[in-house]
Amino acid sequence: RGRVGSVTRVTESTPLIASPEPSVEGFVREYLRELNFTQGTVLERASTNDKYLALARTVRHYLMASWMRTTSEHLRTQPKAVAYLSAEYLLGRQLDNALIAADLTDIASEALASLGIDVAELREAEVEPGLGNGGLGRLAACFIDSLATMAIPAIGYGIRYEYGIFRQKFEDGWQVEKPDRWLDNGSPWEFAHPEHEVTVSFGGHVETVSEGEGADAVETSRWVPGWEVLGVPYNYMVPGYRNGCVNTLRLWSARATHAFNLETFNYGDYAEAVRAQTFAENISKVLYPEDSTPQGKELRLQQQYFFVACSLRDFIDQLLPQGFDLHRLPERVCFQLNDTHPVIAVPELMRILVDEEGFAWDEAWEVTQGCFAYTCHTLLPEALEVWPVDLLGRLLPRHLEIIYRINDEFLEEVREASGDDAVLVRRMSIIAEHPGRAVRMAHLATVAATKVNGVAELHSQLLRDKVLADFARLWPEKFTNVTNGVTPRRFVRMANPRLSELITEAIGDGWVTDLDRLRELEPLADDPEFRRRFREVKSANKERLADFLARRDGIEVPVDTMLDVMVKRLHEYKRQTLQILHVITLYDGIVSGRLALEDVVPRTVVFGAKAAPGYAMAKQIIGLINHVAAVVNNHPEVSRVLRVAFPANYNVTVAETLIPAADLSEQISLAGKEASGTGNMKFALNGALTIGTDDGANVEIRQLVGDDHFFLFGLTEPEAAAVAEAGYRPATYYEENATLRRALDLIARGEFSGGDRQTFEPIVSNLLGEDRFMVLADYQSYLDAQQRVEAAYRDPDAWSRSAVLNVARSGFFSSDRSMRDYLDRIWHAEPLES
Ligand code: 475
Repeated sequence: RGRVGSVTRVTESTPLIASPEPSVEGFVREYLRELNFTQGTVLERASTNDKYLALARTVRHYLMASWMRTTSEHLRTQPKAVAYLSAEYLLGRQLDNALIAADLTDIASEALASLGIDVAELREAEVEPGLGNGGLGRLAACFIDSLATMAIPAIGYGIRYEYGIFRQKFEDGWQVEKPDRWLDNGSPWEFAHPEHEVTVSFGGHVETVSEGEGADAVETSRWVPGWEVLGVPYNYMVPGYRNGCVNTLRLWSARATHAFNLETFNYGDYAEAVRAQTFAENISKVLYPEDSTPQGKELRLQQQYFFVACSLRDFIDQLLPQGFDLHRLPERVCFQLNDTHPVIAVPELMRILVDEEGFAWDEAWEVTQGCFAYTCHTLLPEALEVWPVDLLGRLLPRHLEIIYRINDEFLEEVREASGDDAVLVRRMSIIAEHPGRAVRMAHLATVAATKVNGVAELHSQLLRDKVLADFARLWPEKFTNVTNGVTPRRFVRMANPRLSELITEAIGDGWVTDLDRLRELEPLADDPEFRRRFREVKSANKERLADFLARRDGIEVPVDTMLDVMVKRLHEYKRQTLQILHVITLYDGIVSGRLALEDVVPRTVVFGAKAAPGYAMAKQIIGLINHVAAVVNNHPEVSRVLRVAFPANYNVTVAETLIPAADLSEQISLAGKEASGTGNMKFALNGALTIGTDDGANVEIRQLVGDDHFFLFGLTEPEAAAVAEAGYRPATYYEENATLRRALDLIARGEFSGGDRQTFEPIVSNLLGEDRFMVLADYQSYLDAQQRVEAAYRDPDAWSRSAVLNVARSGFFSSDRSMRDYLDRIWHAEPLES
């Protein structure tokens, strides 16, 4: 195994330049140096972007020594490491997080103030790297933060998409997508390392070669690829919270090979060859925006193999000592598969071991099985990735062959264990036969992994009982749960400085890295003074939100109403429709005179959601929300007690201002459909009360905060399953519930579409005809829960008591705890000594 490029590794003996002085003067000096020498400008002429870039690089300098030291220690001590493989990292802005991690917030703002610069203004200049779709991508970002804060030797591997998740705009209330050109203004947080490029092969064919003579002859396979691309690594710092540990996130960018071999392509066809080059560079061009319903696009499979092949090669070549005996790989790494997107890593490691390292098949399989663990993030059948065999065989012929052999041996095991149960064999096969032959990536992952985990108790239970039940019967010990978590650094300490101060004043600042200590706040829930101060924080956060939305979107939100928030990807199973039906019902009540204004608790309903561009029903629902908003907000009476705000382009930055201001958190998916949810945790930690179903991690939130501080409604998972089994007929609810009928009729009659009955017809007929996620079945129960919300909100003291208890009892949802669970149950790695 040759090393790529001639690179000297940092070793213990490499002298490290000293960090800049952590003082205001030191910071000013370093900052001006950056502005002059790197940005090439002077203060008087510097643009906001110049100033931002110089600030980002200055902060980076303070973290550099820790980064180099962490890397050196890792290389020197060769501990077991976690390699997190994820096609998405939804990082959010970096500046503030880095400042907080390095404990430089005050120094930086003082230093810049002395130069007449407002740090707050520079913060706004950062375009967040939106390299993920939603929950799964944000989870990966939280996890690498926690791993660094816990000083676990870890590396995140992923893709440096040139375009992240699309920028959402509304035109007449309908979603339009614009490219997210996040790199345009420069990318001060990344370090390109073209000298560490990795070559990745695709296509071609497999040759069978015979080695040896006569009876000793063995047939081996040799992959003759058709084309290649290069992967260039870009490194990002992942700073732990004030602990001197800075881990690495390594994202791969695709580039065409240098000495382009024209013969590989259509011989002599120059134009065709160049076209193919562009094609190669397309691989890391854009993030696929489908959340939960991936499409079987060839380019997507190319992306998956591309980053995984780069990452495995990189780990073996760069992080292990030269000549390391790969038989011992499981002692040194756990590759954590973030859903099925990186599962092609399994046949890739087999290929490396068998074809390149000369391992016998069984030896290679033992090593491979020891190196991988798989996290599943869904329960929806349409979200389980499946790759048509002809597509996979065309792109990765040797990998397909390897998958077939893995499957043959696996099915042999199933036959033996089941007494030749042919139906079971067909059900469990890695290869599906219908509608066409295809590779079931979740099955491949489950067969290969040491451990398979779901992301909340209920989800893991349903994986064992339903989605992967056959596998759980065969290998019960393989299955485990790790309930998701969120990083308290970004989502409390950074996003909610006022609450953070209040907490720290009460219990000290240990909670930031030990979130269970929030428990110490419990007695303060009964302290009227503390509750008053808590309310002050909420209301200041509402002011901050109002400012933010006024500036960003020109949206005016009142600051003295209940803030009712539903933010997440738009999907039918999440049931944004249910909440808009509640809004319509309130509107209808007031307009029809059945509901007096005085009887309504004034509320502002905020939505944030992107729909996958090809998901027509989701886009319809976005249109409906915006059209209802327009009618409600412009109605002279209704708008006195009810407002709807739908800021476009919901992202991590918006979440950070919105969540700390929220009173009510909407977590209203149909039970059994939301694997976990992580927004739900962020709201609870910021003192919002949840209205929610018994789904995903809501179940655990409710258990911890207590029934009195959570508004539960709706069918349970077993109930929903029973209703579906018996034959669900949504029209019955329409016929029997007059309030529901009035709300649906308003939509159908064109109340929100200028009298046009066609506009939202698809939504209405879907709800009345199929209603796959039982919106109508849960409608009344939801309405009743909203009534309980109103009653509770009328008593501010009782409400804030519940809110404080939500904060105090949600420490469990720190991603630090998730990491401990992964370490104990799956990874068995340990912190680096510092
Ligand atoms: C779950 N994304 C949440 C969260 O565990 C859960 C799928 C296909 C292609 C691209 N992205 C996806 C997801 O499946 C996803 O985000 N799943 C979510 O993972 C973290 O909290 O319940 O829906």
